[in-house]
Amino acid sequence: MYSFSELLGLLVLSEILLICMAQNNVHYYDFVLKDTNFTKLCATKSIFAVNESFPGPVIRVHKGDTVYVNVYNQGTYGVTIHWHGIKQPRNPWFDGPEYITQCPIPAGTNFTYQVLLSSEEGTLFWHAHSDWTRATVHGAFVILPAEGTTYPFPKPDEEQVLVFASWYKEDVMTLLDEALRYGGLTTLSDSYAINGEPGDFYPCSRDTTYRMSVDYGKTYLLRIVNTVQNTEMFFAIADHNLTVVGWDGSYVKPLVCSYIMITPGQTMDVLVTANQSLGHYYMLASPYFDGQADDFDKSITSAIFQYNGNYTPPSSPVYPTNIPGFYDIGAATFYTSSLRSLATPEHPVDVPQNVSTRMYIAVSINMMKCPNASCAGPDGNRLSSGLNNISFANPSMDILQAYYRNISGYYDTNFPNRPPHVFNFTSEDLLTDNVTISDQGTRVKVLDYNATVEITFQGTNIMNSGENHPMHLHGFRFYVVGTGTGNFDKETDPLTYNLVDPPEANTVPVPKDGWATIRFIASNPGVWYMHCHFDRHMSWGMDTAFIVKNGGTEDSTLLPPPAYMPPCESDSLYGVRPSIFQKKE
Ligand SMILES: *[C@@H]1O[C@H](CO)[C@@H](O)[C@H](O)[C@H]1NC(C)=O
Ligand SMILES: *[C@@H]1O[C@H](CO)[C@@H](O)[C@H](O)[C@H]1NC(C)=O
Ligand SMILES: *[C@@H]1O[C@H](CO)[C@@H](O)[C@H](O)[C@H]1NC(C)=O
Ligand SMILES: *[C@@H]1O[C@H](CO)[C@@H](O)[C@H](O)[C@H]1NC(C)=O
Ligand SMILES: *[C@@H]1O[C@H](CO)[C@@H](O)[C@H](O)[C@H]1NC(C)=O
Ligand SMILES: *[C@@H]1O[C@H](CO)[C@@H](O)[C@H](O)[C@H]1NC(C)=O
Ligand SMILES: *[C@@H]1O[C@H](CO)[C@@H](O)[C@H](O)[C@H]1NC(C)=O
Ligand SMILES: *[C@@H]1O[C@H](CO)[C@@H](O)[C@H](O)[C@H]1NC(C)=O
Ligand SMILES: *[C@@H]1O[C@H](CO)[C@@H](O)[C@H](O)[C@H]1NC(C)=O
Ligand SMILES: *[C@@H]1O[C@H](CO)[C@@H](O)[C@H](O)[C@H]1NC(C)=O
Ligand SMILES: *[C@@H]1O[C@H](CO)[C@@H](O)[C@H](O)[C@H]1NC(C)=O
Ligand SMILES: *[C@@H]1O[C@H](CO)[C@@H](O)[C@H](O)[C@H]1NC(C)=O
Ligand SMILES: [Cu+2]
Repeated sequence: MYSFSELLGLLVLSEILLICMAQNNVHYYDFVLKDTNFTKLCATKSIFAVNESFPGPVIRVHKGDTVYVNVYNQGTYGVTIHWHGIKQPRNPWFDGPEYITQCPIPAGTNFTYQVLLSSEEGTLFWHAHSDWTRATVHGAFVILPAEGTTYPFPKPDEEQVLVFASWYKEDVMTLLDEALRYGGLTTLSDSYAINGEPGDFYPCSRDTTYRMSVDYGKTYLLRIVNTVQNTEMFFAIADHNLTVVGWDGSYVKPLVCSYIMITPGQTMDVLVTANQSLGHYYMLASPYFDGQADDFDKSITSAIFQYNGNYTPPSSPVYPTNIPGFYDIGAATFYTSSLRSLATPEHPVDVPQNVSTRMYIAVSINMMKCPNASCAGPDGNRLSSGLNNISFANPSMDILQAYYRNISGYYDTNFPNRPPHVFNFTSEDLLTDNVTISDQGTRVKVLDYNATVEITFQGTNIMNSGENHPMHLHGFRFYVVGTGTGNFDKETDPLTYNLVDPPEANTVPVPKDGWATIRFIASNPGVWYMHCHFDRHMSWGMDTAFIVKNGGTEDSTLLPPPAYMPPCESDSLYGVRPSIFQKKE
């Protein structure tokens, strides 16, 4: 038994501890990556996963905190982890994309990431950033309001993380290896999943469908992450409206809707009030696809929004009537174009009004020739993709290291500011070699510190393969100042820009046969990757990087590199064999 004074002492001590922790704001996590068996869709398979969990552990911190994550790779090939949507001011060393800011962490070794949070608040996620390991190595990154502040909406009673992912019966690295070796289309997933579970509409899955128990009258904050490999998703809950309050780690003006559309790489914070008749309601994540090729996994993943209380459960949950169909471009466009920054004194915007560096980037699916037309793509060619006709090839040493140490030969600085040829990008007859065949290279764009950058992404219909591309930028949050259909008109389209309260994001959907314009200030020195968040397009070359120069003051200069970085001697894919897309030195 404790005496009264001992108890008091314990209480005081624990209060002091609490206060210290609150002021410290430094968190330590350990991630152990290894192959782990999971049984889904009637079959058992081994996946690469963090701490034997799919999705992986949630990181939960407050705005402005610092997080150290010691990643111990107990797998069989190299891997890296990226802190998606976290700007990492002056700290690209720990951003994660392989061959851009680091080489893979070799199997059997560890590496500790330092994650510096700044203005991010809301929901983001972490994921592997080497080959296609993101498929199974990912988890939510929850950033609560800073201590002493609160949400810009009534505090929700509870919260729930919902992670959307893909599930493949085969090993994803084998699928990637085959796709790149033969140059043809990539294999589609066998299901989608919500919090690791495919749900009621797949074989052998009913018993494990994810169930979210709710109390009548409570309001829930859904922290939604889309880390599906290659498909955008619609999401809805039967009979319940959704109020969207956050996108990509910043707040938006509350938007009431009956569904949302979310691309791979996006995160959404959504409020839902459990105020309907006690019962079971389906939550659905259903694919959205707008391309002509029609090659996507046409299945629907489900979870159940289930009221607590005394009632006879229905034989089947209520099915949403409000979920848009797979091909509903109108529903996707309407949703995306309705989002606005919160733009209040507590959560202000700072939209660049003038532009110093303007880029027009054509985003396309392409091909490359193969010896004797021996590849599995159209006409014996290899499928590729590119930005301004350059299909990006990974160097064998990360660009950040080559840049920092001034080692030449790993990249060029001539990424073009505009497409080499201007033509009708949305036309249906872009089928000749002079348009379909892309160039290849490791070309980056150099930006001066504090440049105000505007990028207009132009969707193209080369090879009749126009589709929505979720373009993601590391190191920054940008404003989405405009989107539209057809070829961008540089005289009239800028007149439609929203320079007052555009949403801030890290991933922007570039509409099929349309365009999207973003603006940001290059106030983060380092090397920052930009890529389509469909992994197959990224692997085919729809990516590039920015080098943002130092600004000349201490505050605008790269932090020094850590004492240890993983060595650049082997490719992440099965040891030392370089991938086909890797530049030969
Ligand atoms: C992961 O597993 C390791 C080893 O079992 C453990 O020490 C660590 O706390 C776990 N991390 C998380 C985030 O659960
Ligand atoms: C994983 O599953 C495979 C196939 O079912 C089995 O051979 C293997 O022993 C399992 N491994 C572990 C660690 O359970
Ligand atoms: C690897 O992990 C061990 C134990 O967790 C730790 O002592 C060591 O500092 C780590 N090394 C690196 C490079 O992170
Ligand atoms: C959802 O919102 C719409 C439009 O505001 C409204 O008409 C409808 O009644 C709402 N439905 C529910 C279930 O609250
Ligand atoms: C349920 O809650 C939503 C969001 O607060 C509200 O708009 C709606 O009117 C409520 N419906 C009922 C039936 O109370
Ligand atoms: C933008 O440019 C205009 C015209 O050159 C100038 O008057 C204005 O001050 C600039 N605004 C900012 C924020 O730099
Ligand atoms: C291409 O075909 C020619 C004629 O059949 C053959 O001589 C040559 O070796 C082939 N080249 C390759 C790279 O397969
Ligand atoms: C980097 O290398 C180039 C070419 O070798 C040289 O001209 C330049 O001075 C070097 N810069 C620094 C900062 O070392
Ligand atoms: C571009 O092609 C599209 C699709 O064929 C067509 O509708 C449009 O009119 C063309 N635009 C121009 C400027 O020719
Ligand atoms: C892309 O580059 C290739 C190789 O230089 C060239 O043949 C092709 O015409 C270019 N295509 C476009 C659309 O600029
Ligand atoms: C490609 O060739 C066609 C016909 O040979 C020509 O009309 C078109 O302008 C060329 N396109 C480019 C981008 O060079
Ligand atoms: C960058 O711009 C900010 C805002 O205008 C300014 O305060 C800062 O001094 C600039 N930094 C450098 C290094 O130019
Ligand atoms: Cu894409």
